[in-house]
Amino acid sequence: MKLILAIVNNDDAPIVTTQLTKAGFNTTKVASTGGFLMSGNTTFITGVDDDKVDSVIDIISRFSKKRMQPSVAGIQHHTMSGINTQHTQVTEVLVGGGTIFVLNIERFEHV
Ligand code: 2BA
Repeated sequence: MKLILAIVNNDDAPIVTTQLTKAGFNTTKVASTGGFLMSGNTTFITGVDDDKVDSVIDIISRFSKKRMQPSVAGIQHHTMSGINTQHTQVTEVLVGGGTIFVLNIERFEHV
């Protein structure tokens, strides 16, 4: 048995949930926050038999889109006179589709 942790964009979370459920997979959604953009995303926790891992990854891949998202950085300027100024710079980063981890499960109990 494997545990699949999949981080997907919040905008794709509803369709990924629908499709996983439709295909018969039990999944749990956890609200999460990306460390870089510090914006919300969704982590799916899905436990499956080994032979079903590829089906889950396939569903997540098909319904998680890549997209550009703004990334805001604070830029500090140090002048010769010692006065520090700061301005923000907005760039864009490519996010997703999904970031997927597959872990071995030592033991599973559903009591
Ligand atoms: P964030 O950490 O908010 O990252 C959003 C996007 O920013 C990333 O997209 C990547 O394109 C960019 N990025 C992340 N760290 C960066 C850095 N140090 N310098 C420059 N650009 C950076 P994705 O790679 O598609 O990741 C989407 C989300 O998946 C991440 O949101 C994070 O929540 C999660 N994630 C990605 N890789 C991970 C990993 N190795 N471990 C745990 N979570 C991960």
